[in-house]
Amino acid sequence: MHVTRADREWIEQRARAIGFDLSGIASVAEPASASAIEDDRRYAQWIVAGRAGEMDYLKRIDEAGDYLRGDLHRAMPWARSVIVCAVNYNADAPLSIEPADPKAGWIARYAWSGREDLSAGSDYHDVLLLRLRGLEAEVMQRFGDGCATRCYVDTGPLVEKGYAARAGIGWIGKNTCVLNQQQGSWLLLGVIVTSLELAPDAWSVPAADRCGSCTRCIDACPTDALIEPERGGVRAMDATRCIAYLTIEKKGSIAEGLRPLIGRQVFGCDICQDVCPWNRSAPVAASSMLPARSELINPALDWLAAMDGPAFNRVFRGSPLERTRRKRVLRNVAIAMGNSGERGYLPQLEAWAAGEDVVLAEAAAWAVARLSSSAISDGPAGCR
Ligand code: B12
Ligand code: SF4
Ligand code: SF4
Repeated sequence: MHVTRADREWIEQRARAIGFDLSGIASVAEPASASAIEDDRRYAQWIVAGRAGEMDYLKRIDEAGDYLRGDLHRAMPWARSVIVCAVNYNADAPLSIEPADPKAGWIARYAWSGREDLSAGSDYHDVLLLRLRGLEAEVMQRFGDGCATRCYVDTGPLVEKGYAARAGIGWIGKNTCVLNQQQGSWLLLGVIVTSLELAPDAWSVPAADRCGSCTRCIDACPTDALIEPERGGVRAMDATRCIAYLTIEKKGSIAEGLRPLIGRQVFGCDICQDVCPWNRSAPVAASSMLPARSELINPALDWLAAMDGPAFNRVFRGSPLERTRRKRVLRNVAIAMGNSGERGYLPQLEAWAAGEDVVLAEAAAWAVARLSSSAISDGPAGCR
C-alpha cells in the first residue's frame, strides 16, 4: 500500500485538526541500506561508549544481540514509514536562565502541564498518545485493515528525533533537540509507525540545519554534556552528565563532582534550550493540550521540601514528576538547597541528614557541608 503526496497532505491536515502543531512522514530506511547501517552504527557507538548511563530501556537487544533502537525493523519488520507529530508546549513564562529568587528551584517546562481544568498534573505521554490514537484511527479508516500501525510517545523502540528530522519537523540542533525554524524547540514528539510505503513524491522535505556557527547551548551547558559537536562529530550528548538525566532518571546518589553544577534544577533542565536564539521568538503554545500550572514555575524549594507523601501525590498526580517519585525529587531539592547559598535551609537539611532515607541523608549532609563552608565561592546558583 502506497502513500501518495495527496495522502501525506491529508495526514498533515488531519494532524493539525486533531491539535498537533507540526507533522510529517518519514520512510524507514531499508535494512542494510547505507543510511540504516549508519544510524545503527551511531546508536551502538553511543551505547557502547556508556552515554546512556542507567537507562537500560535504551540498551534492549534482539536475539542476534543488536540494539532494538538502532534499527526499527528489529522490533517491527513490517515498518515502512513513521508519521511524526509534534506539539508546542511553550508557555508565556520566565526562562530558567533569567534571574530568580535564590529560594526558587526549577522544574523543566515540559513538566509544568496540567489538565485543562488545572486541578492536577498531566503527563504529555498520555495527552499526546490519546491524540495520536485519534489520528491512527483515521489513517486506518483511509488505508484499510491491511495497514499495520503502532503509536508511541517516548516508549517505542526508535529514536524519535531522527525520524522527526527526516519527516521535516525540524533539524537536530547542537543541543541534540529537534528545532523548527518557526516553532523553536519547545516541542514534544509522538510517532505512528506504519506499514505504509511512501511513494517517492510523498516524502517530507527534511529541514535545513540552521545552527550555523552558534555554540550557545554547548557553552551554556553547566556539565559539558553536549559532546560531539566539539569534536566535529554528529550531535550527541553524554546523558550521564546531563542534568535532565541526573535529576529525572538517575537512581541513588549523584556523583559529588556534578552536584554543584546542577544548580537549582530539581526536575529536568532547560538551559540549552533557553539560550537558543531560535527560541527567542518561539510562539506560546496555540493548543490547550498542555496548559502550564503557575505554581510549578520557579517553585519555592521549601514548598517542595515540605510536601509529605499525600501532598506530593496530590500536586503531582498525573504529572511527569509522579514517575520520578518524591524520594528522588527530594534528593534533588537537597542538592539545590546546597547550591542556593541560603543557610536558612540548614534545619531542614540537618533533619534529612539524620533521617532513614540513605540517599536523601547523604545528599542533605553534602548540602549542609556546602552551605556551612565558607567555600561557596561559585555563589548561589540563582540563574543556573
Ligand atoms: C533517553 C531520552 C533522554 C535522555 C537522553 C537525551 C538525548 N539527547 O538522547 C535524557 C534523560 C538526558 C533526556 C533529556 C531531555 N529530553 Co529526552 N528523550 C529521551 C528518549 C526517550 C530517547 C532518546 C534517545 O534514544 N537518545 C539516544 C541518543 C543516541 O540519541 P541522540 O543523541 O538524539 O542521537 C541520535 C539521533 O538524534 C541521530 N541523529 C543525530 N544527528 C542526526 C541528524 C539527522 C539528520 C538524523 C536523521 C539523525 C541524527 O543519531 C543519534 C544516534 O541514533 C526520547 C524519546 C524517544 N523515544 O526518542 C526523549 C526526547 C528526546 N526527550 C525530549 C525532551 C523534551 C527532553 C528534555 C528537554 C526534557 C527536560 N527539559 O529535561 C531534555 C533535553 C536534553 C537535551 N539537550 O537533549 C523530547 C525531545 C523533543 C525535541 N524537541 O527534540 C523527546 C523526543 C521526547 C518526546 N516524545 O518528545 N531525554
Ligand atoms: S539539558 Fe541541561 S545539562 Fe542537559 S545538555 Fe542541556 S544544558 Fe546540558
Ligand atoms: S543554541 Fe545555537 S547551536 Fe545550540 S541548538 Fe540553538 S542554534 Fe543550534
